[in-house]
Amino acid sequence: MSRITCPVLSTMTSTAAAAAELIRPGDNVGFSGFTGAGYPKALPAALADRIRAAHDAGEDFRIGLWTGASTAPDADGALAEVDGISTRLPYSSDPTLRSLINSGEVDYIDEHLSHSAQHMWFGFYGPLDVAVVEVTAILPNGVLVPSTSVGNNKTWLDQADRVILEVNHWQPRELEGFHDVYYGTALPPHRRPILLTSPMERIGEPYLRVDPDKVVAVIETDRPDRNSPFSPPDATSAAIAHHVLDFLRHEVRVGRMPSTLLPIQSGVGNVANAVLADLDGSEFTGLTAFTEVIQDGMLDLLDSGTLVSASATSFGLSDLGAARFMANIDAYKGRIILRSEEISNHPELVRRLGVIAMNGMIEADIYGNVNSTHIMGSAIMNGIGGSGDFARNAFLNFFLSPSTAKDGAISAIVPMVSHVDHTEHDVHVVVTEHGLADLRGLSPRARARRVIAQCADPRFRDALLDYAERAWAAHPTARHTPHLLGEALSWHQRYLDTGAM
Ligand code: 0RQ
Repeated sequence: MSRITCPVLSTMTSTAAAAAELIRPGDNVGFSGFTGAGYPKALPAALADRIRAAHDAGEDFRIGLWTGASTAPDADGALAEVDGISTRLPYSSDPTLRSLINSGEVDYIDEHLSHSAQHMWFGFYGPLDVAVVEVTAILPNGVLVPSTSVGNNKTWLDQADRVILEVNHWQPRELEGFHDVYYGTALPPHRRPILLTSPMERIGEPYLRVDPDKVVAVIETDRPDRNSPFSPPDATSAAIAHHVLDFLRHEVRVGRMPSTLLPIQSGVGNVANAVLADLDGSEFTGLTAFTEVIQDGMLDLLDSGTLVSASATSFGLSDLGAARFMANIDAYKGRIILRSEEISNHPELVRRLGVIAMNGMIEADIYGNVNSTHIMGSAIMNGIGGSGDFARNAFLNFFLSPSTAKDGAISAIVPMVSHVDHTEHDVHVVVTEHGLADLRGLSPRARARRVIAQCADPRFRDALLDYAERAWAAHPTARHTPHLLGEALSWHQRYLDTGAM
C-alpha cells in the first residue's frame, strides 16, 4: 500500500544516492531523529559515500549537522567515519563522533534541547540549507505523518531551503494520531502563553507541514530505528531507585505532592530505567509523564496501568520494546503523545505542570553543583540534552549516579565539579547507591555535610570531609562556600596523573 498519496510529492521519489547529490559541501543539514528514533536511514549512508569519494579525489566536503538529539551509527556514525561533519548541534552520543569532537576535529555546540529550535529562528545558527526528515507517510493533501520522534522536525522543515523526505515503511502506519505538532510559537515580542495545562492536552495538529515547492527528493526506506538494548537493573541502579522511591513516598506523606505524584520526566539510560522499574512494582498508580523519551520502562508502566499517559518527543526503545509497542499500538493510542522538543521540554510548561525531573550525572560536588557532560573537565561525554530544561524548571529534581566510576577508582562526589551544567542554585536532590541528599533549603556548608555523609562512597568520605574542614579553617573571612582552590582543582588532576583515567 502506498505511503505517498500526495499527487505532487509522489512525483519526487528518488534514490538515496541521487538525493545525496543535492547536498553541497559546506551545507548546514537538519536531520530528523532523537535518541535513535525517527532519524533518516538511507540518505546518511549515501551522503557518506559521496563524501568519501570527494575526499579520495582531494576535495574538501564536510557539512554542519543539526538534529533533534542523538541519532545512530548509520547516521551520525556513518558521517563521522568519513570525516564528513564540521559542526554538530545540539546533542550527540555517537562514540565515533565523540572522538572527533574530543580530538578537536568537529566543533560541537552542546545546547539545551528546548533552545535549539528557537535559536534557529532567532538566527543564532545561520541559514539551514537542507532538511532531511523521516516520516511515516505523506497524505493526499501533502501533510506528513511523523515517525517515532518529532524533535526539531517542524523547525527544520519550516526553515530549510530544500527538503528531502524519507518515508520509512518499517514505521507502523498506525502512528498517525500519536503526534501533536504546535504551530503557535512566535518570536519575541509577539509570544503568547502556551495553553497547555495538563500533560495530555492537545494544542496542535497530528501532522507536520511542508511547503511542496521546497521538497527536492522523496526516498522510500524500510529500516528499523536504532533500538538499543537495556540491561536489567544491577544492584547499584536498584539501590539508587529505592532511595528515589522512598523519598517520593516521604514527599507524599508530608503533603508536598499528591499520591499520584506530579508528571515525571526520566532521563535515558539504565539508572533511569531502574527507577521506572521500581515505580512499576510500587503502590503508586495513576501517574502521568511529561518527558522527552519513552523508553521500555515507560511502556511497562503504561502496560501495568501505573502510568496513565505519557507526553514526550520521542521513543527510545529496545528491539523488544519496539516489537511490543508495535504489537499493541492501538492500545497506546490516546495514552502517548509525541510533540516537538521545543514543547516537550518547554520551561514554561515544565514549571506550570510541576514536573519531577530525574536525570543521570557524571559528578556532583559537595555544594551541589552537577556536571552532566564532561569527563575530567575537558572531554565531552554526550551533552546537556534536556536535563537543564527539566531540572531548572522542575518542581523537584533528582540527579542520579553510582557513587564511583571506573571500578571504584574515581569518586562521583568531588570537592569542586570539573565542569558545571547544573548549578547549586538549581539542584534539589543528589542520589547514589549509598543514599540521598535532599539539598532544598540548605546553606552551602549544610549541603556539603549532607552530600558527603549520604552520597559519597565510604572510601572517599574521609578525604572529602577532611577537605571541607580544612577549607572552612583556611579562610575565616570567606566561609560561605569554603574552598581550597589549588587542592580542589588537583582532585581530578590526581586521577589523570595516576592513570585512573
Ligand atoms: O564510561 O562506559 O567508558 O566506562 O561515563 O557513565 O555510569 O554508564 O552512566 O550511561 O547513565 O550516563 C551523565 C553521561 C550518565 C548521561 C550521563 C563514565 C563511565 C562511563 C557513562 P565508560 P554510566 P549513564 C534526557 C536527559 C546528560 C544528558 C541528559 C548523560 C560513562 O546521563 O549523558 O541527562 N546525561 N539528558 O565510566 C569519569 C566520572 C564518571 C565517569 C561516569 N565521575 N569520572 N568517568 N563516567 N562518571 C536524555 C536527552 O536529553 C536526550
